[in-house]
Amino acid sequence: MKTIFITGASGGFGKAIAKTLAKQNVKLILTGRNKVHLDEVCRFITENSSSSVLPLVFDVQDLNACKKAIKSIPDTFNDIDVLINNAGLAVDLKTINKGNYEDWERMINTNIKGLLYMTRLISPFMVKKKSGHIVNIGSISSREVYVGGNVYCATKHAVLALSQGMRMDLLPHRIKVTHVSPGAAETNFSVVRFHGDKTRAAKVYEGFTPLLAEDVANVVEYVLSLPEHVCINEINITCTAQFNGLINRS
Ligand code: NDP
Ligand code: 8X3
Repeated sequence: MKTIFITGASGGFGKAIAKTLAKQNVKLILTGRNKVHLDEVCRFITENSSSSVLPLVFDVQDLNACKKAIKSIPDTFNDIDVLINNAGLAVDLKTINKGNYEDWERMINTNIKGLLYMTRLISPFMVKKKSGHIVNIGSISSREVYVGGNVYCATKHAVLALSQGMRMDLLPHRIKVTHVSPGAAETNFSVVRFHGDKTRAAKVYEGFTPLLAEDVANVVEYVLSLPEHVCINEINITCTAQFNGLINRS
């Protein structure tokens, strides 16, 4: 039975990935900061599948909290086969001259440092057993930039560089690394970006049909389903109305 560790599983992509993979009778370690939301996901999985779930509530920005969480994993869950580095966020859409220092810190600390902490803590187990798969959720913003996207896009460019570096570093240990780049998807992402302003967030997805979290989850499921000798290094997924930065709004 595979053990799969997913960061940011209390909502959005992480929650959809957890629910999709739960159908395969696996062990899931699900993380997030919001205990209520995380417990809801765990309850759903326990009631609707034969997979077992371990919730871990912590902030990926906090190295000590990450270390403590990993240490707390019981023996029954500590043989981790897959790490899905998904937790992440964008804060605001301010041009660089007006950017807020705290917003920059949150994006850098979550999207880059959080991903690094989790990878550093979990990859040694994979190296030891000479197998494993790390899936990093990047973005179309790993290659594109847009007005006001400055620091968020920089963090996702960093996720792409780190994915490529990890792939090389871990290749001798038979560990796969996959960088998944979704385009616009209607999750809680824009609500978080706009500090809870749901009206402004909804406008982002007006005039076209965006991706659903489940679309991304299906792609992750596919990437994980391939035989041991096959590795998807990068995969881009957008809704049909989007190509790179261009969205066709009707
Ligand atoms: P959501 O806001 O719906 O979900 C984000 C998840 O990340 C939540 O579970 C949240 O949990 C968790 N998270 C955020 N900050 C932290 C933190 N400091 N510590 C631990 N967990 C954290 O957004 P998405 O599902 O859309 O985003 C998931 C990933 O996908 C992100 O990396 C995002 O950049 C990326 N992405 C999103 C796209 C989109 O259009 N939606 C497109 C391309 C990439 P909690 O609040 O409980 O901590
Ligand atoms: C999130 C989607 O459009 O802000 O990565 O790049 S977008």
